Amino acid sequence: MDLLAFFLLGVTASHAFEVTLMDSTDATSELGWHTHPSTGWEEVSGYDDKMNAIRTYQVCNVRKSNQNNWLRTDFIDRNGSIRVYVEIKFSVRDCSSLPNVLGSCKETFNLYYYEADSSFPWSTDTSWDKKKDSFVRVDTIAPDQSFKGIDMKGTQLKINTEVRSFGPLTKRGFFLGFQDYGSCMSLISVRVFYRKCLGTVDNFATFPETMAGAEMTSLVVAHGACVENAEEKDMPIKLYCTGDGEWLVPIGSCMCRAGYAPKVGDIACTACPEGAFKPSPGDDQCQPCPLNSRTMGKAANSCKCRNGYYRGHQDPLNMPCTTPTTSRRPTITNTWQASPRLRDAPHQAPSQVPIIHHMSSTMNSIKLSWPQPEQPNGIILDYEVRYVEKDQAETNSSVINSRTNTVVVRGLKAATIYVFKVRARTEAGLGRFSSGMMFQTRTKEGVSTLREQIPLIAGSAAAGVVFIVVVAVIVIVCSRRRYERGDPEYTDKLQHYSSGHGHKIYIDPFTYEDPNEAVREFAKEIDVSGVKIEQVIGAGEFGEVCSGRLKLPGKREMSVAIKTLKAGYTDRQRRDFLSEASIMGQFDHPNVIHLEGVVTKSRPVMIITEYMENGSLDSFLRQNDGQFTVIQLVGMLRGIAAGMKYLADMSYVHRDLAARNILVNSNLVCKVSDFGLSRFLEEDTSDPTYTSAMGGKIPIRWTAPEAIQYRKFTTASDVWSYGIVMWEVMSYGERPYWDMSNQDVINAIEQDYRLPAPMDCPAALHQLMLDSWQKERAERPKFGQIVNTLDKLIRTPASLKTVACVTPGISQPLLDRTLPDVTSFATVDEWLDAIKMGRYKENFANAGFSSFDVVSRMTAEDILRIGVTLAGHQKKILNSIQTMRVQMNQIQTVQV
Ligand code: ACK
Repeated sequence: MDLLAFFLLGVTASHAFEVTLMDSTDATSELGWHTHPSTGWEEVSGYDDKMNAIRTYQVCNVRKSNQNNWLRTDFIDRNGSIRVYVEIKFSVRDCSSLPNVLGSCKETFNLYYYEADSSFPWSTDTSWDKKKDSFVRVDTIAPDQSFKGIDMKGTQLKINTEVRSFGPLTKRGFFLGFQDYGSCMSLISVRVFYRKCLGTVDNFATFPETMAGAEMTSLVVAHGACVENAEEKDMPIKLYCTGDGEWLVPIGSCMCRAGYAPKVGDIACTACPEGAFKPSPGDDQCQPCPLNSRTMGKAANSCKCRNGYYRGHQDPLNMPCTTPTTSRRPTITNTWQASPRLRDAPHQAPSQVPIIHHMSSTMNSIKLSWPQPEQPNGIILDYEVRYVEKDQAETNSSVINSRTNTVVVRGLKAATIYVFKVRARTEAGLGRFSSGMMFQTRTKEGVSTLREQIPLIAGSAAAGVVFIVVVAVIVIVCSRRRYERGDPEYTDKLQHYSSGHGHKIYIDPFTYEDPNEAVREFAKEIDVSGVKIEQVIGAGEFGEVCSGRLKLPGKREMSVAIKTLKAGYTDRQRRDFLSEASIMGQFDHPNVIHLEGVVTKSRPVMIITEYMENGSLDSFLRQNDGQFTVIQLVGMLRGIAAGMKYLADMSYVHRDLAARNILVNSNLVCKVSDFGLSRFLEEDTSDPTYTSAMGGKIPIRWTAPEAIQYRKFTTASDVWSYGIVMWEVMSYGERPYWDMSNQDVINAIEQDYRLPAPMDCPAALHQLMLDSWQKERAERPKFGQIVNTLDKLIRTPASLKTVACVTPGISQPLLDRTLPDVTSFATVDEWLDAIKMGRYKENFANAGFSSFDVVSRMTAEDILRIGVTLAGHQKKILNSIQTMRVQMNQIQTVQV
């Protein structure tokens, strides 16, 4: 699998693991922790909720004022961990249930830690007094539930469990401190642990056990070593360990060498058996030797012709060997010599087959066609078509070859969805597979399902006369629109390809007389008994959004997101809510959110989609500021562009493309979502992002000028919004046009001002943004071109090295507010907040970097030394300091 495929299909191994450093419940005798003063905390024997004997600490000086009681654990060795977690079980007495207590009675306590290289600093009581002020406070901890005492039925103890974490830790270990200032509480148990990612094998590489990083949001890189008989593909392979101790994002891949084939699970490479061969490194399986050839043993990368049989000098290795009289094909050498131009790039395999088109289906066959690759780099000898039933492992796939760019795949099961991939082969070898595309065989001969294709829909017995007319009109309008656009995307590159048949076009659910009909056509009804709601994850326009599990008959249980329609809805709200499902249900692409189905026969009405672990792209990027490589960011953008290309090809105009409407899964795959229309309606006044304008609401900052001015929403206006999404991604979720008002944004755009390149943004990407923001919409690139440009950049990472500084092209850059003006801040803390590095305030202050003068002289080593360990953050702070220096010099120059 190559890098691009990773962004589409990346594999995640999840191996979170906790290592306990200290557990007070393990103590068989006294814990003997240090208390101060001696009238405060007291060690007592007790029982936990399972009636196991344990050692606990109690304090209850609620009738005395000015309490400051400290309890300190023994030294805890951090064992190399950088961030540790403390799980505390405790009970607190409700102050109101205690008779005659002073107003100072508390129901909270403080958790602290103190880093040290040994237990030595605590040998005397005096040192305790001195040191306790140097404890670092982790948090003030309040119980979820306090207890009111003991009633007639027995104990009413309410045990609370709280977990806190802290880091980065730099010394050998630490002590924990518990400060009571007037509560009546019992510390039942304390467990200290850290998290790590366990050693794993993924993508034919082994990864060592890796400690989680210093921050919850840290990603710690682990470099993989290719397993036996595998080699690196394109770039070294690495995997990220999250702050929670889970492996996250595999980047790069190893692949099995020639003569070795992948074993299921991508964990090992096994030798091709005798009589089979694999000619080149990659994910392919071994193939049987062609006719009249054999291997000399296992692990063969080619088969030798048997005596008396021959293969042309440049014939591919999967060609049968023939006797000279039975040879059927002209040798390729002739063709090769006939075309001197091709000699220039003899070793480059053809580029990817861009798309597969569905021509027709019967009950047991599917006819497909595809355009030839953008860069064939030679004469295409044939195409390899690989297909497998949806939900089956790739290892079960079948292969057929075709000399032309059409094929009829026969012997398929009826009413079954298959995933197809195609790649071209030239003398230089096999090209990259197209992305997998799904097509379905027919249910009954002569009758097709609605989801198959429009010409067949019109013939559907289920569709009424009105529907036939509506669809026919849509087909005519859409095909005329395509014709007028003059968009013969493939016509000049075709061999035997003809467009027009089987091209799926989006149907607006509101063109149905009864929109419920559209829901029935495009969304599967799910039985509510298979749906388990687990927790609320956000608020949608019509009700809560939850995460949960879905179990469909005959399928494995899966994680899903569930949008609900709140009680008391009107007919119109129900229709608008479900329209999103009727739209989403027409799409099927790895970069478009997938609809599982709807629940309409019970309450609440629900829309169920695949679950995207990392939520919306804008907040995900803000939480992981500076944490990704440029290639990862471009991979995300590539995914979004591919999703948009698919939607544009279906003639669907999104109108609200923005990072907030992109969802991200655990493999960093981005998917276009939010197909609801309601937020554009005038009545909904809740969200300030959508500004009222004549005829509906518009997200001004993301919208092309012609769409704001005269409602001209087209794929080209989606491209403008895509440029804004690029800017959001490259600036890690910054608000487009910062704090400028909507009117100022409209005016600036009208005067040809455009957003400047975000910090560290490659010039090639900013150029693509500027291209997408061309005033003349016909001059903006098409999504297909954007995908190709991004693919090229990913394949040649050197092209991303040039960072944008001067803005080229037609537009003028807006004043760059990425790095704020230092003169507008009174303190270093304020400046750190402005560059979104506020979390390091204490690090700066503790190390004495508290004035702009000293901060402006900081070096990269200083930044690391004060505890900024994340590379992205180091870079951000260093860049901001450089800007600070320039700004301070300018001030001095002016003063001179
Ligand atoms: O940023 P978030 O966590 O991601 O908060 C919003 C919230 O629901 C309201 O839209 C989250 N959300 C929406 N759809 C999904 C989904 N399919 N998977 C995971 N989270 C989702 C979104």
